[in-house]
Amino acid sequence: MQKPWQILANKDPQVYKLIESELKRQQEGLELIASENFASTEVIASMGNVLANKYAEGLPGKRYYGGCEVVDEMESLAIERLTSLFGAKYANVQPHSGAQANAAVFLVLAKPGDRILGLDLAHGGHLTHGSKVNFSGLIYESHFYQLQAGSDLIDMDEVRAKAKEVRPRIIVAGASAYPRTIDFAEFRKIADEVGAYLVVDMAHIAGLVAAKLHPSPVPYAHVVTTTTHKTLRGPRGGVIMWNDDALTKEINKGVFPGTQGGPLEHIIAAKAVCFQEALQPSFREYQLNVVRNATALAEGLLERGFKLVSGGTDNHLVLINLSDTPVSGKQLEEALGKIAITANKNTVPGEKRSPFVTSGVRLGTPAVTTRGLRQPEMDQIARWTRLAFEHVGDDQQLSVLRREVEALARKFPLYPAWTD
Ligand code: DSN
Repeated sequence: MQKPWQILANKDPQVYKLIESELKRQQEGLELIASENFASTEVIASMGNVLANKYAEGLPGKRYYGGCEVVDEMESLAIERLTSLFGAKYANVQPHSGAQANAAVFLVLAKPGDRILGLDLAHGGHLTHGSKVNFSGLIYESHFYQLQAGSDLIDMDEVRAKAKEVRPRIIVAGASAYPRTIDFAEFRKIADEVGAYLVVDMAHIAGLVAAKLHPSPVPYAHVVTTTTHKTLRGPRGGVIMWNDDALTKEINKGVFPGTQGGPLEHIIAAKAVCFQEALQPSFREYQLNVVRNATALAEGLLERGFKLVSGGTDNHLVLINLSDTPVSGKQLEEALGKIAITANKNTVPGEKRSPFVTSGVRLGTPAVTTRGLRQPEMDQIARWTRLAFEHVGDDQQLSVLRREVEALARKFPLYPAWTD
């Protein structure tokens, strides 16, 4: 199958070579970044098309430009597929990213200076949930709940107590490094008790929710946001869903003209392809394997003496806690990089090192599962992680391990249709 970028080989060899190098990098190593995935060839091919030429500010049927009859159909199809996938009544598929989706929602649900309450970034939250360096902490007065000391679980009693103390306009549920199930029903009860909106950012677990392997926030949240490229395995982008028509006008205004200009209709086409893929029975099978693999990885790491935040996982990720070891998250991330395993350092509850050094490493299974790896390979990854930990700084030993990792990667070809 011709690569979508093949046309550049002669026309723009510099860009062609860089795209080829990235393909090679992805093929040669193992991708354990919990927020990344490998979109299908169909999703990738559908991102590069003539819809990219079209300005379409507004919504299907209500645009600020002529000639929108085709993109209207495309965007309506994406909305239809998305709402059917998650059982939501309404959706906006225009956000360029998860951060943009959150910005649009916050803009219309809260006024500058209003209080918002989210999970502390150091405890697995996200920058856009109130971090002081992000719009969400700069424009709004942000407050945080943390994980319970000892169990590392979200403590709903603490969330309730904080919500009663802070009286936020918005409570945000959702995380970027939380390995356990989130109780959205209880979050909604708390939001109702204090008169707050509940916004759920389900970006990390959207694929699991679609496959009914994690309780859905859609029946409980006033608004749900997600990215489309993590467990959902689509193009990079964001979407917003809600059930109450009273919010429709405002949320759509929050996206345009509130925070964005023209929508990326070519990416919306790829989102539609992704939602259709996620509606297939094979997608549920894929997500089951994502969770089984994460469980196997957690077991393999525990057997090899690692401590994990919350002691394990219910979802697609594990968070290694290196607090009481001499090796930092940064060092382990670098050592793993040297053996062709890509992961990211991450803060852990009670973090004592700086956010640039950290005491954690986050590992996720969505991408390696797409590639076809299963439980035996998860055990192998746990073994390599232990060896990388033991040989931090020993480049000679790490290069031996790299050859082993690359040999395994070759057994699970990635994008074989695009390999010369
Ligand atoms: N940066 C993403 C992650 O890695 O979790 C969240 O936006």
